[in-house]
Amino acid sequence: MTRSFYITTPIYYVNDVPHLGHAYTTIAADALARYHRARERDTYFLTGTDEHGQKIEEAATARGKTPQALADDVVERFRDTWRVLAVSEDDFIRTTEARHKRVVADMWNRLEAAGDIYLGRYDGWYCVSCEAYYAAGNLEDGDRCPVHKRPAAWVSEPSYYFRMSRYEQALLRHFEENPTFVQPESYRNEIVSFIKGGLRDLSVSRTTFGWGVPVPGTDDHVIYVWIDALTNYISALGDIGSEKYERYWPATCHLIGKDILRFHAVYWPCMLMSAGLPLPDTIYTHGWWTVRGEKMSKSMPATRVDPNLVAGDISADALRYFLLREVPLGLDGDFTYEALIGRYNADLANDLGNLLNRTLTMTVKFLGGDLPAARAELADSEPHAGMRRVAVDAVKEAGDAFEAYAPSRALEAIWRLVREANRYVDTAQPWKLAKDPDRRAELEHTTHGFLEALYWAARMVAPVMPVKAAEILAQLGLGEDAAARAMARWPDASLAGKDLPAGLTVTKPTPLFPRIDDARAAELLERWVPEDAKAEP
Ligand code: ME8
Repeated sequence: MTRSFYITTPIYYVNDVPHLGHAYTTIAADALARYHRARERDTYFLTGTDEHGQKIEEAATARGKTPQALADDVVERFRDTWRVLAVSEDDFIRTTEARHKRVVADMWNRLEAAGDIYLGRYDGWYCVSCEAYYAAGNLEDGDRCPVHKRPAAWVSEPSYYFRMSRYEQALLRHFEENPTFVQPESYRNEIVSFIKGGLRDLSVSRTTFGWGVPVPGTDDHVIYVWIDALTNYISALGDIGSEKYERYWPATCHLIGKDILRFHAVYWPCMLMSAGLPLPDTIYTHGWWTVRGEKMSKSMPATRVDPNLVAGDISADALRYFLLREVPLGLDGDFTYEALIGRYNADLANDLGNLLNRTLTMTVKFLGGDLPAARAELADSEPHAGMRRVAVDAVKEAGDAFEAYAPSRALEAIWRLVREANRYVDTAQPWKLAKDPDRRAELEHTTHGFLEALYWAARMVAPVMPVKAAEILAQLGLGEDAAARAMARWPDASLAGKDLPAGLTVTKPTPLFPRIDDARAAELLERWVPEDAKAEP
């Protein structure tokens, strides 16, 4: 039996409402989970929220709320956004849940039992926005955090330490023996040189605020929020050793942004080694989106992109497609609404939308909507054989790309099929075939060919565009159950020419991606760019 596929997103802090960056990671993880489900792997997809720590406590105080009340409000914003964006998580973990806190305490006890916890003092810098300790030499202008450019706080308090230094060599060995532990390779190299620089013991408890999981056996220490947060990947499965834990741990992939690589690729594996637990297969690090060349920031309204608003106007699937197609998963990208609309018109309205429209229209017009069968005697002649070759290649290439965490490459392969199908229609000219009763077999064979291409394209884009894929299948005449079954299986290339279900009847198409003309684009920009950003010079 192939091993299960367990994929996670970071758990997001509840001091901020979901934005484009959160949506990106979650959509990418969702597409990968959906793909692996279609390969009939035992898939588990986890997301959730990170609700403890000083940052959340301070954000709650600033809003005159308790941290729990803040978390309870904001968690709904995340859940709602994931519904809007068609995210199909199997579980949503909150770090304030009892099931989580229990496993965090267990993890702590395991580190302690391994002799890896000792009491000391932390006298040093701490950036609350990063929830991270900083050595003075790593700050800028004396006291500024290099990530947030805001002053770090000087902290001086008793603290428990985790003997991370003890795992330096074992961790380096793990990287050597598992070349794909951190991907892409540039991030792997970065983290390996960081480890080679030497691992120091890590301060893992705080005493100057209270919003966290208590250190077992103490009443004044709370566990460092990253120790708490990372444990979510296990606590969501249940207690260590539980049935779900045995079924899904170790995770196949922690998908994360590059901002939190060190926590995942150094702290987490050291913790797991200390606790005697297996390490995840892969930490896949994606790049960073800027908006119009600027870092996303709450204080810069022009960089606030609300995924709910965009999805509401042009469909969640269009946003999902753009984010996964525009930039390869490991690279940085710049988001502009103009690029989004440009790609929507070119790839979705023109290529895919047009293929659906013209092929269904012709099927209705020339064959009364009845889906014809392929003709064996024509299969090996051109342009039919060429169409089939491209389709077969696309199934393989798109599959390989999804396996390799490369959804943008998968979409490129699928688009080669979509574009070839449009070309096939142009070359085969069904409107001419329809005029000649002697060419009926050719007409039927061609129609079957482009409809099967559409059928496969729909099933292959389903991980990225689950709603539109279902709509395409419905317009192809598949009932709801049949469409769901088709989307639950990746196309089998060996069935080319005989995969399209027989006996379906298509009706006149409804446009899936209505073109955004200049007037509509102006209207959308007006809605999407926040009021306060418009006032900026
Ligand atoms: O770090 N581009 O939570 P967080 C791409 N709670 N991705 C982005 C992004 C951007 N501009 N901005 C944010 C935390 N992200 C911790 C995680 S996990 C055990 C604890 C995404 O709310 C990206 O995935 O700050 C990044 O890693 C994550 O949001 C950070 O979310």
